[in-house]
Amino acid sequence: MKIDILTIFPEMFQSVLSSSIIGRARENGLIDVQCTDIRPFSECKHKNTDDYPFGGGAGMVMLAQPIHDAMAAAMGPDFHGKRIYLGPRGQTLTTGKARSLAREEELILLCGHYEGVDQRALDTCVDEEISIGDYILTGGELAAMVLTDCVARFIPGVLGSAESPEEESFSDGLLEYPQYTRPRDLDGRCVPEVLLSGDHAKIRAWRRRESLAATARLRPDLLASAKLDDQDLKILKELEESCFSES
Ligand code: 4H7
Repeated sequence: MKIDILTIFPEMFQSVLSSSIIGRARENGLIDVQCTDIRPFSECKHKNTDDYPFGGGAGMVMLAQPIHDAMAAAMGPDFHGKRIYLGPRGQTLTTGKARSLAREEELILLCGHYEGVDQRALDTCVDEEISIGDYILTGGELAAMVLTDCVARFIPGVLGSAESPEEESFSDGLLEYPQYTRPRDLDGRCVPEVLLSGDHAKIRAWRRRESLAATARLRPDLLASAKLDDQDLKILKELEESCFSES
């Protein structure tokens, strides 16, 4: 998969895209992430990328011309993929959306700054607007990093062979169970005995119960769309009853 990020702040991406799992995936050639600096495409005398809004008001609006030309350069002669604008008016990013975007050959992410982008550039240069959540950022760059990270996890080989994006939080609609590592006893706070038992069926059952309990307690709204079997429903009922008996 190729991801091209159009931005006036390419330097913001360097450490994020070179570190950890995304850095490793790029080194291994699993994803090709590039930034295209919009500024050199500006035909203004001083390479401006923004101007005052028609109709007045505070702040600046990003010029259509540099974005249009940067987009054309990023697309090349035969672009196959999605051009995404990161902004608060978009559909909210979900696991399902990330999974489907990971199947695209190429993504171009447009990062708006200031008061946003001239609507005419959006009309001609963007296929879809996506938001990373109901809050406001100073620019689309952090949102583009979040989307890149979230999509990259679904590209085969990006996570280590032992990890699967489908075994984690939200893929079956539940929160994750708690994790422990050494030492077994941390100043009297001990790792749950079952995890030391070596009984893998018992460990699996304990983890499922912890996932269900965490979801019921912290995000009960998720239970409505979670993948639950009869055993899960039985456990949830038990948890609910023990909860009532506590209070
Ligand atoms: C595009 C359009 C993404 C980008 C407008 C970006 C939140 C998100 C931005 C804006 C973003 C998200 C213009 C919105 C200036 C705020 C005061 C940059 N904010 N701006 N307004 N949730 N901000 O994904």
